[in-house]
Amino acid sequence: MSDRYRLYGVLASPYAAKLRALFRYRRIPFDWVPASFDWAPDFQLVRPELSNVQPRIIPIVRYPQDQSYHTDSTFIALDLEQHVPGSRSVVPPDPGLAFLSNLIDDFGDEWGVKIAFQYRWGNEHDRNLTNRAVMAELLGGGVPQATICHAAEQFRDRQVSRMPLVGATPLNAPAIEASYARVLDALSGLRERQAFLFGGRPSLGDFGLFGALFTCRNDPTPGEIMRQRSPGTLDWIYVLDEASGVEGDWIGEPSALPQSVTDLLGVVGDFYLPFLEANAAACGKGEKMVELELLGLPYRQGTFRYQAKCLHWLRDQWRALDAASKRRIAPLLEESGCLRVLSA
Ligand SMILES: N[C@@H](CCC(=O)N[C@@H](CS)C(=O)NCC(=O)O)C(=O)O
Repeated sequence: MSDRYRLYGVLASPYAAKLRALFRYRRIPFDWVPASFDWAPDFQLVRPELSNVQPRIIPIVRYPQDQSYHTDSTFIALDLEQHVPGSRSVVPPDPGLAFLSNLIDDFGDEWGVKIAFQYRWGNEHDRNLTNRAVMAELLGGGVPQATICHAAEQFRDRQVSRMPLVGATPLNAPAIEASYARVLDALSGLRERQAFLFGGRPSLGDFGLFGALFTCRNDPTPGEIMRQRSPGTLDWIYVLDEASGVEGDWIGEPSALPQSVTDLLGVVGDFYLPFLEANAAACGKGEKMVELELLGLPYRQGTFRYQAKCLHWLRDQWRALDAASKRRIAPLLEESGCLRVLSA
């Protein structure tokens, strides 16, 4: 029996890249194992040990203590806080900062993936590069290029057909792309002030945002936009991907937050929370579609039950926060347009 964690995924997955960076920062020994499910019908890609794991999403982590399998990057990250306690926690000790870190993590996971998906599968150039990389990683060595290309075409067609599920459609592209520009602008000056969002050490919020931005950095179109628009974001990604040597301190309290966090919360308040609110309301009415305007730009997608739960979790966390912490971060949440949805 192995005493190491096993992290199953592909590097093109934002969530797998997020967890890989987190394991590295936390200096937790792990093995990286390429894995997927039925993503290319002519190929047997499912590892036997994962065939019964539910839900069928990656990343999956096998825990060494009982060889059990787990999904959902945020829950795994929080489990690791318990299993591997110590000085390299990714949860800021100030409860208000910890709340903001969770909010940014959730935004990265749920909205960031729309940005990554839109650029990766939305145009011919990008969609014909990443699909190859994914299949080359999964099929392993000793496989002819023609075989990789065949699997890659099947995977590409599958992903393109799933774009509307994520909300990555031509109608939504202007809103999604505007949010990407805003995230890049928010992060541009971060490292001139401090290394990470909440100080000299990375938080769960950094890792959650990192996942989607790491994959954007690696894909041609969003990578080029990032290089042109925001060299500071590139610097942050480079360091966070392999941060096992990083030693640093948290900022003491919310009043010391850098402008980047305020600006990021502005993106959360302008795009993500209004979407979550409209999605939860539409789910509550049993509707199939959610439709709204984000800064005057149209947004429409199928309702998403998991994201209705995200809003409940965020509101629960807000409610559970002690009064003094709430008082310290409320002005920031108010100014960024987040407070109304969180406290509803
Ligand atoms: N909330 C999950 C999301 C994981 C997820 O959606 N993973 C994608 C790959 S990036 C997946 O496996 N999707 C299932 C599919 O494409 O069939 C997490 O944070 O780990």
